[in-house]
Amino acid sequence: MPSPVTEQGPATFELWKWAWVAAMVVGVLTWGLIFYSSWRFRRRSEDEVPVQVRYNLPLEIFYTVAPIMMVVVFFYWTVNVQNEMTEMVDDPDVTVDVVGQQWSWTFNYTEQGEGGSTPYTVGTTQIQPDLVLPVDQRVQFNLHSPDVIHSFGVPAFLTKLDVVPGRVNKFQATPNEIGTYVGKCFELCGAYHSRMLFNVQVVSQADYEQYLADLEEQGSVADAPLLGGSDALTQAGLDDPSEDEVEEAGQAEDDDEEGGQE
Ligand SMILES: [Cu+2]
Repeated sequence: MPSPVTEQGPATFELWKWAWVAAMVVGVLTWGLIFYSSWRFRRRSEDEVPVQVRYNLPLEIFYTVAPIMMVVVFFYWTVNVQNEMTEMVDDPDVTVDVVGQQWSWTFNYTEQGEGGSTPYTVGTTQIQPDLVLPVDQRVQFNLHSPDVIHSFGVPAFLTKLDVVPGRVNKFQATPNEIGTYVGKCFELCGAYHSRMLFNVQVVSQADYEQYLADLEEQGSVADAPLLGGSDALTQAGLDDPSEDEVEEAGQAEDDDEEGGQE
């Protein structure tokens, strides 16, 4: 388990840890009872048959009630942690509109630039984009997809969320440790799914502002978030629908070409 680098992360970590402890306690108890009873009630001689028992009401009630109690406890703590991980405040410090497209990411720093502009960065299958976030600021991620279902996740945040076309999933996290972390798509989304990698850089507020200024200087700035669509169709490996007929005619040729791109 990666060590959590957000304020919310430890909740997931604690749930995971105590779930294992609980499972281990139940496991040891169960194994213990199995080994004890198979030893204690074993057959002792050739002509002796151990007492044959059927139906034990107290035992049957116990093994019905005990698992129900376990599920109730797991459920209670899961809901608690889920509420914490999905909690949304109305005024997050930073909003990033994330676009997962086949097969990379676009990060829009919505209204974070000078005069409320939106600096952005776009990755490709060849170039992994950076997601730069200011430390100790609550960040809201709005997740968009113009094509298929992706999943946006940063292991060090101990959370991820599906990116679904036609709806905007949202979550908030507060990174609290400066550093570089890896992120990727967690939902098999097509041929180059494995290239949907990105780096998360958690930096100081000053470095964050500098980064946005640099993006603006490079001309990577828009009035509103770029939510993908037309860009997604230009990604290497995606078929242009207008080429369908050509492709059918020259299937073998196309296969060669795809092999070459690998
Ligand atoms: Cu994906």
